[in-house]
Amino acid sequence: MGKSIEKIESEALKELKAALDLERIEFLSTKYLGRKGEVTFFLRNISKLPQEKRADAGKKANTVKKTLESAFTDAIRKFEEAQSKKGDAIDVSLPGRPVPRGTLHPITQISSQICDIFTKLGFDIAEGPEVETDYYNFEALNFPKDHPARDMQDTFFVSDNIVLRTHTSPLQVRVMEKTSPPVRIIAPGKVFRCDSDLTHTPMFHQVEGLMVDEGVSFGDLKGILTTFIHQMFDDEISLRFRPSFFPFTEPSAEVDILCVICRGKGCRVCSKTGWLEILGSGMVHPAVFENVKYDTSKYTGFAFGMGVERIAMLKYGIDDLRIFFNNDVRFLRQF
Ligand code: 2NL
Repeated sequence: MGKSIEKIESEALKELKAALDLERIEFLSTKYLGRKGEVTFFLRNISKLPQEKRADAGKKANTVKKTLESAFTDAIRKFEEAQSKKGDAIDVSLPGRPVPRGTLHPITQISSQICDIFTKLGFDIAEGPEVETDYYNFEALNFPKDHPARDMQDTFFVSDNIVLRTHTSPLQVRVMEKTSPPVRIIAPGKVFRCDSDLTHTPMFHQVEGLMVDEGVSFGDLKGILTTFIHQMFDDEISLRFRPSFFPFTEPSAEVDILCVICRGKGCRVCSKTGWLEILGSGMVHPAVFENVKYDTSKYTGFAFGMGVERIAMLKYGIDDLRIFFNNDVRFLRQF
């Protein structure tokens, strides 16, 4: 007689274990338990065995038949269960997986906050080119030909006459050329200077403002900038106007706030002065008005400019400028 019942059983179980789909399981079920299957065949041939072996072989064969029957039933059930679970995986009624949302860069946030404050004070937002001509960046703004800012060391030159803007003022000149007073604009944007160390990056952000009308005075400058600083930092914060110099304004004033860290006592952040420089400002120089053909006997105006990174560092208490630009999400995620 052919294979032993033990061998049939072990082969059947081994093949069943390797079966990957329902068709194969059914094929194996027929191969072993079907009408012409190996177990069926074995059982049928028991009568051919010698008398004394029949009872034992029959008992064993029936046990194997039962074992295999339940093994095949189990395998089919498990397979069908797995199939129905797969179906559940595309339950279209489930809510979607949320996509993690980013935030605006802290510099963008501060720049918008600054613009919002001035918008409420009646200023319009103006935007313009980052690549400028020497005329708009320097000449029209009353920078003398030999001014140190016009040096190759400080300015990125694209060609003899074309530069990356070193401030957003050229944009304000363009607006004044096209519009007659009253003008009340705020100019945010990227500016570029050939400078790179702990406290300078070659690209940074600026917001400049300009107000021109009949009878605009230094008092208006003080009023607008005081309101701005109180809204940006704190209603109670003390500020001071200190004489300064810019080629495009006369008189010029630097605006300081009492140090937000030491409240005037003197610390590392304020270089022991008790004050922090927030922005530069002044009454627009008549030479600038002449360049844009504004009547200097009729109109006066004030202008100011501030570095957005500096405002952000003071507001958030950040002491390293470069952290804004190395795109580390562990830093950016906090805003
Ligand atoms: C600073 C100082 C300043 C201006 C910018 C300006 C623009 C025009 C005419 C006159 Cl079109 N002035 N801008 C005036 C004073 C200061 O910026 O510390 N910026 C970071």
